[in-house]
Amino acid sequence: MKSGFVTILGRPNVGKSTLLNTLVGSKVSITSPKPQTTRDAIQGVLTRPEGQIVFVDSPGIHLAERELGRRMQREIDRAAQGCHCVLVVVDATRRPDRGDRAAIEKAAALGLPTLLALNKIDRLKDKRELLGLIVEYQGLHDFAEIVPLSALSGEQTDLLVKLLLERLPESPPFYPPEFITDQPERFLAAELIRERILHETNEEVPHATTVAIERWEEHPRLLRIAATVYVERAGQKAIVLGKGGAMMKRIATAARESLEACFERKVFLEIFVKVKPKWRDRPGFMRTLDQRRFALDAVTLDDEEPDGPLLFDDPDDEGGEDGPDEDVEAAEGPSAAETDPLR
Ligand SMILES: Nc1nc2c(ncn2[C@@H]2O[C@H](COP(=O)(O)OP(=O)(O)OP(=O)(O)O)[C@@H](O)[C@H]2O)c(=O)[nH]1
Ligand SMILES: [Mg+2]
Repeated sequence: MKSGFVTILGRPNVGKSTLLNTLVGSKVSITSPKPQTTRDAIQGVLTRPEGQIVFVDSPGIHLAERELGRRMQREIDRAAQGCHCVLVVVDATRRPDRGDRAAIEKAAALGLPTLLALNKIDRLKDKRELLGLIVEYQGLHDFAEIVPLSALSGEQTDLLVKLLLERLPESPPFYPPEFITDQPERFLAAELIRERILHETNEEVPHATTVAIERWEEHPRLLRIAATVYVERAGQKAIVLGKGGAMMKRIATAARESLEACFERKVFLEIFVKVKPKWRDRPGFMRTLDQRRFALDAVTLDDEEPDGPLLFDDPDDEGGEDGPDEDVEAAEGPSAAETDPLR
């Protein structure tokens, strides 16, 4: 049996996470049309009778200007540690740019077999356009294989799996067959909420947003989650809330649906929005955020702004004007009287 680790590298927005999800057959990494969606190294595991591939998704390679960006670049290195094979993903509808070249250089420096995925071929009007592109990429690196494919439609992704398995060592599987990701449920939940914000907002808001899970309560028929969305400025908070809370309501509804699909249970979701100035430059804050996402025990995140009691508000209550930070900005869930075990 063949088994091994394959790290996925590429510039932002080429479809690395979409490809990971398609390969694994399950949503393990969030995706969006905005660049720099992925911020952490994320494993997705594909197990077949002939072998197991542990794919490691990574943040898109970009010039890091802030502490968050530098942290993301460190995650790329973490993703590459101990891997057997590299998969560089590029966008087949565009000529190689500096970001693609940087990804290829990074792959070359690892000195491992490197495959190239020319993604998004579903967007090509004429597949003959691929020929020139393949020649151009062949000139940049001695790739073990070049595979045109579509992460979105799944076209040619089976061929990629076959070619990758051929290059992995003979080894028993690293994980049991039912294991699909190394991400704790809380992290996945925070990511699914962040994904909805990425889809609903524009410009600097997606980049200035992070999500922390405040409370996680498992009940027999219900999962109760309270999350805080952090942005950097009051104006961004106003955008995330929207007029009369309309935007937050939309985000919370969509996030709850994603969470219910992921955890296969009814979810009662509350979201708070807080301003944390310049959090992307604060290593301490980001560390605490990590601890909170990964630790089972709650950690106090905000020393200077202690959390007030959680208010289990009526989902339809807009609450009038934009209240203090402790207020629930949106509560989303099945009819509370029916399913809320705490009532
Ligand atoms: N048409 C088409 N779109 C795709 C394909 N793969 C990905 N996309 C789209 O490309 C955008 C970026 O996809 P992601 O998977 O988030 O890209 P990424 O490389 O992980 O991006 P970062 O995490 O920011 O580095 C999304 O809007 C996807 O739907 C594809 O095969 N065809
Ligand atoms: Mg990604």
